[in-house]
Amino acid sequence: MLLLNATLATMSPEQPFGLIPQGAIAIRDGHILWCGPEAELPEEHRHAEQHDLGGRLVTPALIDCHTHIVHGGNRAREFEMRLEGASYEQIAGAGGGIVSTVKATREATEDALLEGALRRVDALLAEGVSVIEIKSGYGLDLETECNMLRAARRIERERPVRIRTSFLGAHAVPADYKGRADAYIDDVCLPALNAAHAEGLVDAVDGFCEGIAFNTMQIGRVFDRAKSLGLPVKLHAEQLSHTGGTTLAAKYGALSADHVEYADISDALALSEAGTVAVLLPGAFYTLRETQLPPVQAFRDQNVPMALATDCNPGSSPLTSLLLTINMGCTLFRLTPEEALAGVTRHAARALGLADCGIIRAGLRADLAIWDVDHPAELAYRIGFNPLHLSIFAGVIKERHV
Ligand code: DI6
Ligand code: FE
Repeated sequence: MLLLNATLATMSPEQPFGLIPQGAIAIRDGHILWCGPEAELPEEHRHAEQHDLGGRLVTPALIDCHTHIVHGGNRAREFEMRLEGASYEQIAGAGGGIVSTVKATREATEDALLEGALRRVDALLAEGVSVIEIKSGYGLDLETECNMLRAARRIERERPVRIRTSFLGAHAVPADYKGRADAYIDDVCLPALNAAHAEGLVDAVDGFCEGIAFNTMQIGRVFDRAKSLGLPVKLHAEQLSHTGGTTLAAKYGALSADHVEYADISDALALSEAGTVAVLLPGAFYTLRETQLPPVQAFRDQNVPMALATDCNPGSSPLTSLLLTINMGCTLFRLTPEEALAGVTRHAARALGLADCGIIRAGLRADLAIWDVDHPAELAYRIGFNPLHLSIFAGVIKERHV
């Protein structure tokens, strides 16, 4: 297949947006064979099936590198409580919060978890998303943690999308282990990780390092197990307070440290030295009406790659739009549109340890999004508008929008 008459935002880092006006892309066997200015297109690629894109913008397909999109129930009642003045931590302390979603998730069958997730997955796919990271963490028992991950894996068979799973057994302390977090790690979390890994359900291991969840010692024990299983790690760190999760993540060479609103300059330095991506989640910042901004300038100064993701979850970020996430990243966190778009393409791929996507480049996967816009900054600027024209997944045109 040959795409012609397109503006390419390749997202390759050498120039702003990796922009190539009047570009072309040759695709074969699901991969990019060649891309560049149309005038330089080698003769041998001209004979493929041609698609004139009418000057439209092509970007790498988008990547949502942090979601909890598989879960039971919803927390609309807690949304009301927060509007009445209760805080996220107060609700969690009173047995609501993550633990209430755990109840709903345990009660759901694997099929029901899949069905519920597909509704939300479809919202992301309609915006040109090709990779979704999905965490467990609402089971907090061996059986339900595995059920969540099985449902996540099945999404790949139902839709044209790649799924990367993260085991998040250390997400919250379940009611029957209240005050006994260490025992929960030993009795449930580590055995569940072993079982899920043995079943091939785990691509990475995550944790929630926070006052209302687990401390750095407990997360360290989970990470040690991950390392012994050969699995990469990532961490919810410095979301509600500064507890040292970011430097812990860096110490373990984590793929990413996520949220990081309360991270400081020395955390930025640690991430930089470890090559760990900072994943910013403006949907949670917005929903919780957080006021502590992530240290974006420190990340810039230290060359820490910044990714952006929805954090799609029923409590702190009931968000299923990566385009809105980009807009929020700019408006709330003052990212430039270029940084924001890199955050859902190149840097999001890196946050998942994927080297075969996130940039339009010869040899990488032909996962592309084609937009009815003139310039890539328009993707960040509109609010609640979806200019996707069509998307290409593994070299195949997958949807057409009227
Ligand atoms: N931080 C979050 O923002 C989500 N998980 C986490 O560790 C919230 C999950 C929830 O409230 O259900
Ligand atoms: Fe999260």
